[in-house]
Amino acid sequence: MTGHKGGNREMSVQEILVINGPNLNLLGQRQPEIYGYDTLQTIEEKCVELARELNVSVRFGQSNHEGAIIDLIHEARLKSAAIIINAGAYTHTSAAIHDALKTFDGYIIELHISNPHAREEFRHKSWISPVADAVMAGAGAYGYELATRLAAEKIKAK
Ligand code: CA2
Repeated sequence: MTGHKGGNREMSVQEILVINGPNLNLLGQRQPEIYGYDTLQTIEEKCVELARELNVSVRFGQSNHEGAIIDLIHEARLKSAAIIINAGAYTHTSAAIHDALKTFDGYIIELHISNPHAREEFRHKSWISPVADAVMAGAGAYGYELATRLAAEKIKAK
């Protein structure tokens, strides 16, 4: 029985989709001085647990391919209330991901583990920021939990 207590309205838990772009599958294996020791798997586990406490659901997707990231965004148009996106280096190059995010009606958080503004010049330009509701950078892997909290608040307030 999944119906709302005292009524027949279905109460569905709202979904946050966390999209990770190229090379982020290598988290915890290389360059820990920049990206830390957490793997994407442990980050996902922490966010899933947090989402359960906050009564939302969180789903992770990762791809090294631009088109597959766009497919994930299109899927989110139908299924998700918020997107948290770390587009990796596509952040600095992808007009196509920018255009796809523009078609999404829910809340969008751009996320970076490091602070791209404190790094090389080519990381200072973001194609995601102009279409994001919030931008989070430099908090390390903990940023994923912070972003999950923010997304949960925003989608519950709607
Ligand atoms: O700080 C971030 O989260 C970035 O989005 C990470 C991207 C980088 O291109 C952005 O400028 C900032 C790179 C992700 C590479 O991930 C790795 C993970 C482990 C080992 C090597 C790379």
